[in-house]
Amino acid sequence: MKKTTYDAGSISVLEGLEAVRKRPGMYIGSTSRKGLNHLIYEIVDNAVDEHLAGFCDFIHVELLADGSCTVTDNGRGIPVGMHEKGMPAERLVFTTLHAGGKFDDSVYKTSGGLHGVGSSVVNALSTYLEVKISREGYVHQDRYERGVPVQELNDKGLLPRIGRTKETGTCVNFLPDPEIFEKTRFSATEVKSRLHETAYLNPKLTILFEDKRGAETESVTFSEPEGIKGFVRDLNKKQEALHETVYFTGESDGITVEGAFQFVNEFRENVLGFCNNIYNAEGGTHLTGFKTVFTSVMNTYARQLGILKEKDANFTGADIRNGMTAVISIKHPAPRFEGQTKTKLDNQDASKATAKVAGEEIVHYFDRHLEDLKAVLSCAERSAKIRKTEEKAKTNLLTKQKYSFDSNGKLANCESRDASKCEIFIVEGDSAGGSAKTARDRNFQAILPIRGKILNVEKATIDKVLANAEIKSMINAFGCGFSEGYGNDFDISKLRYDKIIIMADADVDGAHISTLLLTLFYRFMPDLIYEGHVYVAMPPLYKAMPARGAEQYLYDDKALEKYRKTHKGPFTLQRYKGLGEMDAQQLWETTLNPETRILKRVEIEDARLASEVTEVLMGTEVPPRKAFIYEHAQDAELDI
Ligand code: TSJ
Repeated sequence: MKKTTYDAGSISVLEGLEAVRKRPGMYIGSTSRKGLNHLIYEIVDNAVDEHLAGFCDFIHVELLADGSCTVTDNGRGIPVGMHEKGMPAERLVFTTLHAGGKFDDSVYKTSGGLHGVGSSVVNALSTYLEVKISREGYVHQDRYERGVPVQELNDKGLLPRIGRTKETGTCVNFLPDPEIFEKTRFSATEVKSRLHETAYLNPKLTILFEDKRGAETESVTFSEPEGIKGFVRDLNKKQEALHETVYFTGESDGITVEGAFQFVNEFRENVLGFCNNIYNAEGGTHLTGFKTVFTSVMNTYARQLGILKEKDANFTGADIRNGMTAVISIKHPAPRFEGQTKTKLDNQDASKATAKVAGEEIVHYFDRHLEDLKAVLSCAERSAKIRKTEEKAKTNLLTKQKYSFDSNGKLANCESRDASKCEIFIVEGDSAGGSAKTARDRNFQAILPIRGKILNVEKATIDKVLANAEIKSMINAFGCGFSEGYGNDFDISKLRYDKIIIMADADVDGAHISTLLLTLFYRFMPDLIYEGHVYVAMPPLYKAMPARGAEQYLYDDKALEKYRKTHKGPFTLQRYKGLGEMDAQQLWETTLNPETRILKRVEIEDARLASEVTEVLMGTEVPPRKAFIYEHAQDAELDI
């Protein structure tokens, strides 16, 4: 056997892999399950590159019972010949760190130099990694442990052949290192979602996913011959589509542009961008180009059809995209990214190319599909109308505010101006409000009584909501304005209270008022909830007064039942019908005193549910501000 000579080059290789093990997060983002799943994508992306090069149409991904993963493709097989650096070419693939495409050696240059750079990272972070390459009539084998080659080479210094074959392809089996990863169980849901996305973006590729970890094997085949057109169709599958999905493609300035879009009867937009098959969570220039040209084309049509008159202002981009689902996928030879997570495409030429291709193709389509054009434009008309009403309501509110700051004067403010210590209680009913004003610690607790009458608003259109005196006094009191569908005038840094506490009776009416308030916050001030400032007070239902021992407040029927079981001896029970019934002392002890009260923090999901209830109760549409968040496979993290 020929002895391998470790020259300076191979020593630096080992140092490189050691660096990956020392700071894995730098290479795969994290060592949580997200990072773990990422290992699979790094390997699969190599096979996708082989597909893009035109030599592979099938990828098999298996999750195995021993915790390892096997990826197999039917490409040409990684080259196994002797590389000028004195080792089989395959070894370079698995041991060389290709920092940002620096790896431009001729043997392993991928089609677009797009991805396929992470195999050495996966190798370094795996207890073992085994490779079987079928090419030139033989199956060649290699093996690594924690990135270090352990397979003995033959007398020519090449990989041993372990069998004959007529096929070609690459097969990689690896076991993530538990020393590195906090979680070592791949998430089938996440992996499937990402593989499905890969299938949409590569319509001629078939991906077979198999989870063999359980008693029964789960097998799913992802094959999406309709590509991103199918992607858009499936994103919309639960909605009412206004027309057939439109697909277009073209090339400009060396950049390939593909797009698909469809409008649905919904009050939201959902536009996704991909560059070189990679999802751009923060969007970027390709989306800007598409959006700009779409807005301008549709405004031109609207004028031609007389939907916009000479005196009318153009539709805004947001008006036009309301209801739109779109996927834009471009192939760029040298993509650059910016933004917080480096997922925002930055190339200016991508904007130009996308606008050019999309502009021509959109006109080509709508010239021939007048019905679809009219459907889309009537969507825009409706959105513009809503926007104008909202704007008017907002100006009204703001101009009135200047002269009538908290005109109804019901707010009993606190003395402190240190927002981090202040609390505001929104109390239902004047009588409860009165007791609360007496009971509170006026140094840091403000009381805002509101009346149940907002519940009577039949169809709570936005202008009516904002004209409502109770709501106005709330917006005034909080001090940060409000946001709605089209703009964001909300400034949470101006919030005057750390805690906004809804204080309502523990009955049906109380539940209604809380629901309505949560809907209001969800719709106009969602950041209050996202940042954890909104709470619901939980006033007790009963007070148990035992003959011996201390009095105890009981917050629900369960607590009462428990008290009955555990408390020996006689006790009197006081039942509270409403907050208005409590005297100041009781109110302080049960609901106001931070030491003894019970508060429930409102999560965004609670508010979303509340808004759904309101919708049913009042027959109003309550679209949340961020109605549709595309959950990319890489973004979600599941704990199994
Ligand atoms: F299958 C897989 F996903 F596990 C996987 C496939 C993993 C890795 C790390 C690589 C591959 C892979 C690589 N599949 N196909 C290739 N192709 C090449 O490396 C290749 C083959 C031939 C030539 C040539 O010029 O003849 C060039 C290249 C880059």
